[in-house]
Amino acid sequence: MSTTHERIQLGDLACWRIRHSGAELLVSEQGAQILRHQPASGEALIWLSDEAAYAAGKSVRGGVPVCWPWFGDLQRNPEAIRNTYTRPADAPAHGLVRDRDWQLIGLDTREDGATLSFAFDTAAQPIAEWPFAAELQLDIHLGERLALSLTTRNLGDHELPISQALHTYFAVSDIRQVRIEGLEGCSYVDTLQDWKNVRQNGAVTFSGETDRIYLDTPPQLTIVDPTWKRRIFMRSQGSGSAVVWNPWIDKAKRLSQFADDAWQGMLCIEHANVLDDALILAPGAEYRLDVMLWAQPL
Ligand code: TA6
Repeated sequence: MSTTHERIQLGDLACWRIRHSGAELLVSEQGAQILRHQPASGEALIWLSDEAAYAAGKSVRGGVPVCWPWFGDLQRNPEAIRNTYTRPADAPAHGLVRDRDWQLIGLDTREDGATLSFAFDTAAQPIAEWPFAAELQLDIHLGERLALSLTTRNLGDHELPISQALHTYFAVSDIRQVRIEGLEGCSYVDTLQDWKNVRQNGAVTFSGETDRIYLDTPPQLTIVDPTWKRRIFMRSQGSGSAVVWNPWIDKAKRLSQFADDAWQGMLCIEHANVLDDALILAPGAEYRLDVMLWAQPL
């Protein structure tokens, strides 16, 4: 089957649109952020806000933002990670690369699909407040499934402490109808209950704002969506933690690029290396986080 690719402009953002066997992928060079993934048939896999703004220096709401070299609030990270940034008082949420331009370093189209490779290299784009020599690479494969590989290389002479996440926004029919399977029995940090530890009983269902960091997570998770009669499968390697987030009604009203009712149709499941699963890369070491996503009818 044919694969096509083109570079297009969306507002301030240069983006790449890839088509393969009826599926379509849209990625911005800013943040190497997947904005849209439309399978060959059925509903979109990835959610993108109807109020998305394509502005330079601002992460687009939806898709798959890359959180690196820390996840979330820097102050909630392990001390070694907190100490990597020289201006902790104004550290941006979710790290330093989701709103910076990455370089397209590879575009490989074959019969089984297309692979886009983006890189962010502190040698080419130094960050004064984060004085480390590192390269981050995101490989995105569009084929039967959507496969992401996020690789960090420590190019410096010192240890490199990081936390990270692929902050994936999934499209769902109605958050009140779906459940997540695979997290049964896992412990999680409930960031809405003063970060206390809780144990997950049964499948994860939703009846209010949810913002949890699951630990010791398995390599396979599933979103079951009875209304759209599908399962979304997530298979990961190199991630032992996952963030589950839905803002629900009140927080939705406070979010940028987010319609008041948008909470109903989205669910974030973010494969991560955070908290006890955070990383310290030795000089010269590299670390890879892989996630594969696909949908199947129920
Ligand atoms: O991953 C969950 C979370 O940390 C939520 O607490 C919420 O802040 C979300 O990320 C979105 O963050 P953003 O900075 O993109 O608005």
